[in-house]
Amino acid sequence: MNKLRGVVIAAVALFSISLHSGAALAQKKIVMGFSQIGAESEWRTANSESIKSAAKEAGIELKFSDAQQKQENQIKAIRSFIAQKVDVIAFSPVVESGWDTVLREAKTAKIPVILTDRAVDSKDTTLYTTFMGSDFVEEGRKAGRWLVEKVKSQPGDVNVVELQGTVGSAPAIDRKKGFEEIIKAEPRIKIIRSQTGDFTRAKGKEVMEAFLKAEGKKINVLYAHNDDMAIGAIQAIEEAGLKPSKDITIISIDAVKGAFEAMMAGKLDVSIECSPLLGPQLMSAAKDLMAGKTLPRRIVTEESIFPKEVAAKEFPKRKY
Ligand code: GYE
Repeated sequence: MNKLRGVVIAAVALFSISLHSGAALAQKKIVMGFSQIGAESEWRTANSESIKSAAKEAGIELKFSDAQQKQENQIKAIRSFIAQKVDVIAFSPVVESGWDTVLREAKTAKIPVILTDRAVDSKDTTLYTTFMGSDFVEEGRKAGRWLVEKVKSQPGDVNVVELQGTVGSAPAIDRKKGFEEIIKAEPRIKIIRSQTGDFTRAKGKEVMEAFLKAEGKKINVLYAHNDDMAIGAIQAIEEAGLKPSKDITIISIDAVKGAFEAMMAGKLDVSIECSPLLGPQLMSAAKDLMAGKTLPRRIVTEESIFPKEVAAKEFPKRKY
């Protein structure tokens, strides 16, 4: 009898110890340091919002830092996350190159790094665990395919001006590459001017003004690497006395609400979707990592394409 009692007491004690340590484990919050590029576009604002709300929902403590479009600020932020011994570092690199040193520091400190939205060009791929985000080359191809299809029945040259994203950034490099790859098959389509508008409305407007001054009515198409630059350019086109979408066909990327509004007003022809809603995916990847799971090296975001004909129908469904 006594022996049985002893066994029962021991079992209860063991059970309560394991319960306690389980609770302690469950209570340990994951701490994530996130270095954001800035607030240059509607896309970026939606992306920051998605990350902040997903962290809250997932019970992850988020240290969020805004780099105001400067790589040096991102490097500083990552170093401070390392010093604070966060559990995981995530960041959206403003440009592709120049990250190896700081990523090596994170690796030495045994802090895993997740790339979100934009890629880096590091040769050593052990410097980050995964890259989650869109296929920017494919977005450029989609833009190119749409244009090739559109001009099929129109004779003559098609002169394109291109507003590039931030110099050296993954989306600017890849969206240019994908677009050029497709239009090569149609020699009538020529890029006559190409310059950066840094993904902002103000710069998009400014550069479009310069394009219009230099090329005037020769311009048939504007290809903008994001909606914000296209929206800025639309203003420049109107101020020059031309009609956006009628005198100049306009193609852009992101499919943010501002683009839908422009399409519904008949001023933008098509926007290729690039989803900024990466927050939930990022938080679940962080949890998986902390639980010892191996992440896939590449997590690709699924996206669509919206011509202006469907804008009014799709608009109420848009989340960003
Ligand atoms: O297209 C643009 C933003 O990296 C995909 O950055 C992102 C791009 C997006 O500023 O609007």
